[in-house]
Amino acid sequence: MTPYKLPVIFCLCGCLVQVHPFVWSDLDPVKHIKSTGWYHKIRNLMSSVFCDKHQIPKGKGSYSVGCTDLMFDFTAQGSLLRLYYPSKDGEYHSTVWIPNKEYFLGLSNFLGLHRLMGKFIAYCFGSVTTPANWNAPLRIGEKYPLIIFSHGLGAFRTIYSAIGIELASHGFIVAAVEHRDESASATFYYENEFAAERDNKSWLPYKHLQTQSTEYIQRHRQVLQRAEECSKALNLILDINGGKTVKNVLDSTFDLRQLKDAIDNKKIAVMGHSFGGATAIQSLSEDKRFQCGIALDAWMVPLSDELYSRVPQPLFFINSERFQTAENVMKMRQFYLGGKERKMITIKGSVHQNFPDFTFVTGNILGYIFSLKGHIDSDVAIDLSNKASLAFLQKHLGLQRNFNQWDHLIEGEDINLIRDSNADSVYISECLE
Ligand code: 8U6
Repeated sequence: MTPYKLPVIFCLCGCLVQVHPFVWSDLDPVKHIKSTGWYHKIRNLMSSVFCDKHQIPKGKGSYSVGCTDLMFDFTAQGSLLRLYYPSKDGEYHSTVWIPNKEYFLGLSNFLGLHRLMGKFIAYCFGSVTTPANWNAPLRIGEKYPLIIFSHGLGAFRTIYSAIGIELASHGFIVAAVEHRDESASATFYYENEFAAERDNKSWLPYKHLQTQSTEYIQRHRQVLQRAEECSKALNLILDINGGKTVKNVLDSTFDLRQLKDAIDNKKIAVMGHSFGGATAIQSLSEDKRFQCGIALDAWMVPLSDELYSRVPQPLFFINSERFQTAENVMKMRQFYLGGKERKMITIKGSVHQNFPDFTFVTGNILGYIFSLKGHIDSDVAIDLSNKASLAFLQKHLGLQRNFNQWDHLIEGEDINLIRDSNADSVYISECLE
């Protein structure tokens, strides 16, 4: 994972033109051309390159989707999660995608960019909304299966909404946890109850690796904490489902009592992207309430060798074409030993960051520079991943739905899919030469 040097220069050039002119009144390098049509042409070009307005896709299932944030308790040892759920139909506010500026500043810190870039990213994306009804009432009359979702390195709970919304629109409750293991770009908690009442947040920043040589030690410690946080989030949700009174630390109009008896507590899965994919696998081994798992472009470094024999539940690897290496895929293959239920597919022309939402909100140029987009259309890629996930979940949670229409995707049967992986076959043929 290399630093983004070229893109930084590129983006700073963009900033010079984007930042409000009165701030730069005497320094603005394009001041002399402002009076000409060129200024507006350049500004429009920059705007389409850097701030192109695209949208996070709507759920394609038959249920309307609601969204709320839940924190309990207020400490860093509690849970913070974003919940996507089937909601009653009606007119509600849409959901602010990234709700605090600290997440943008955290992203720039994670990416090794200047703080000014964080402000710039916030300027571009701070008002983006995602198509879920904020705090809408839960749709009643059915018990829903539950998915705990774990985010990637430097990510946080809100940037996998295309996945959360799609699954909720098909009748799942999805809880996207925010990890407090210093792997999130930013996250927060409250120092004490007084701070919680005043909404005086304590921010926990991303912690960079001290040295590459201790990578495994740090990441393994983090994956253990992450798996514990997934189980803790599950405990909290099942408590609420069981009728326990929980007071959301975040000021919210969503009444948690609606969730009483709303969840089918025999149908629970765990899912995650990248570091979150590893977290999902670790969680399966530690918490047998998770009946199956889906690892989206899992990054296997954090996992120990002992884990290979300790995951009896079905496991589905959905990989991008660009990110996977022979070494990483070999580690995935170790989980196949013992004849357990394993599936693997690769999405052609996709990149690692095809799973989080930034791939939808950036234009092609910024998308390519930062590898936020692959050669495959981002909507097509997430559609394949979501449909294959739904088919797999139906099979292994025992759902009575029509997701089996996508069973062929689990086998890699689609023009945009590769069965298994192409990363290790290259490696194997190199070994044979
Ligand atoms: C570039 C992850 C951006 C951006 C993410 C790049 C990333 C970004 C927002 C942060 C973390 N999508 N986790 C320009 N790389 C906004 C403007 O937000 C995904 C996204 C997304 S991850 C990942 C892990 C490591 C790295 C990149 C992504 O697991 O997909 C390095 C250098 O470590």
